[in-house]
Amino acid sequence: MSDCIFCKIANGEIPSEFLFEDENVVAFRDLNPQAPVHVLVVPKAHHENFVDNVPAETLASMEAAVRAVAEKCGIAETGFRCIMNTGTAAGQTVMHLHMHVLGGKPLGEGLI
Ligand code: DGP
Repeated sequence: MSDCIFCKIANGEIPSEFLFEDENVVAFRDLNPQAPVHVLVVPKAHHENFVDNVPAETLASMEAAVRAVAEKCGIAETGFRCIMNTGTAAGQTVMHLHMHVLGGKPLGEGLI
């Protein structure tokens, strides 16, 4: 999508530092971090959210990206939280599928 910020980041139109990249996804730091580690895992293809017919290969790449990011950022052992806001009522503001990976501080026991 031509006006989608995450499409532009994922296809290199907006230069960004990627912590992970393969043929299906990229991972980069959130602009407005909510924890010492706050990384977004984003498919290169435009899908509005997690339930928008995301191919199995893309989901597998997202899982590989989360593992790689957790290792790289030093949170693999301590633990981390993965969040995918889905729809406006859930607080999704960028309508291009992304998984938040949060860690580096105690996140508490609640869901949010
Ligand atoms: P959500 O509320 O789940 O849609 O989260 C969108 C996140 O995307 C939010 O934490 C801020 C982040 N974000 C928005 N625009 C940009 C951007 O241009 N660059 C980066 N790195 N992050 C962005």
